[in-house]
Amino acid sequence: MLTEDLENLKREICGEIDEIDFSNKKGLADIRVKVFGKAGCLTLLSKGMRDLSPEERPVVGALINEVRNFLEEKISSKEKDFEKQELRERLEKEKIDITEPSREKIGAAHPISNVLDRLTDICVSLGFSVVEGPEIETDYYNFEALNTPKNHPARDMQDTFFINDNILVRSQTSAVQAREMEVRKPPFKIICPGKTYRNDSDSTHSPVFHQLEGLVIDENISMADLKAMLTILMKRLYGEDTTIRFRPSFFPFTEPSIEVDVSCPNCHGKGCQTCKGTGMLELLGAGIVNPKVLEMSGIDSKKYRGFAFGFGLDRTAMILNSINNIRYFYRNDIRFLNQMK
Ligand code: FA5
Repeated sequence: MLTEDLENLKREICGEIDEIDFSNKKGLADIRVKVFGKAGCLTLLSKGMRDLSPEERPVVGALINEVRNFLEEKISSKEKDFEKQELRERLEKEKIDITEPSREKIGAAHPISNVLDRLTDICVSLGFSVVEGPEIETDYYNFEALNTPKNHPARDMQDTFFINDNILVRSQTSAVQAREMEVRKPPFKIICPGKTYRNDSDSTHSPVFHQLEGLVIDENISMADLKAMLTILMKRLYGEDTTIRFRPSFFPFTEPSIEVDVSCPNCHGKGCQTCKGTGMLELLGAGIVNPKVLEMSGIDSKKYRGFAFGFGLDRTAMILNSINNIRYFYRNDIRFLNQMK
């Protein structure tokens, strides 16, 4: 009798499983409970074993196991089919059409980053190594080690933001120059790009701006080397027909010192608000490293000489892109930045 019940159960459940389709996942779970649950039909039939004779028990026991394994496999296989079907449907729904044109706006490097990259590439191609230094600096490296002691009038040109009497945000990347001279053995050629800060604000001056310092230390360096290097840099950056002006200037850390100007992109040398009527825009300071600075950094000034230059990257970007107000760079106006791509 039990054998017959088992055969019937197997047939009946098989039919039910076959009939269930994907839309009725819960139905399959219900069948599992109906067969294998605590009060499931297979469980109840197994309990009927108690009433069998010792001869019948192994035969019926084997049949119960066979039916259990068969149904377990059939239900599991259907569950797996359902899982596969579910995954297929999900992938179908989440499919991304890669042929559809993107609605995202494509960004671009900031004009100052562009200038920095271009200038760095040019300098690296000329044999310079790139070095960075801290933006929060000590008074010593920003001023004193550059031959600008406390109360030196040249400090007025670089009024910056002091955190306390000794710590400030650097007003010039020359501070990195001072640090590197202490640790490097000549000859060497380095550039030091980075952010700089001053108490300045008008159409060509920003409180936060960017400089790129260059330093070459070797034997027999002269002003001719500096002028040649700057001419190469300017012409590679602005083109062969660029007008460049070298002017005598003063920096405590260079002797002699020069300032280098290029023609104003806004008025092409006629004089306008951007260039404050002069027709030229000051781009960088430079000079032959003062022997006192070499000595302070532990470099033998009898054997070695050096030249240094400090580019204003914002000004360079202004000139390259014909921009008449430095503040545009810091306004994050997407309409402006789009024109700079
Ligand atoms: C210096 O900062 C020197 N350290 C440069 C130098 C290096 C001289 C090595 C000799 C040897 P100066 O203060 O002139 O120099 O600044 C250099 C350039 O930074 C300027 O020509 C200008 O292009 C830029 N600059 C200066 N102040 C500002 C500012 N507030 N906003 C934007 N650019 C500025």
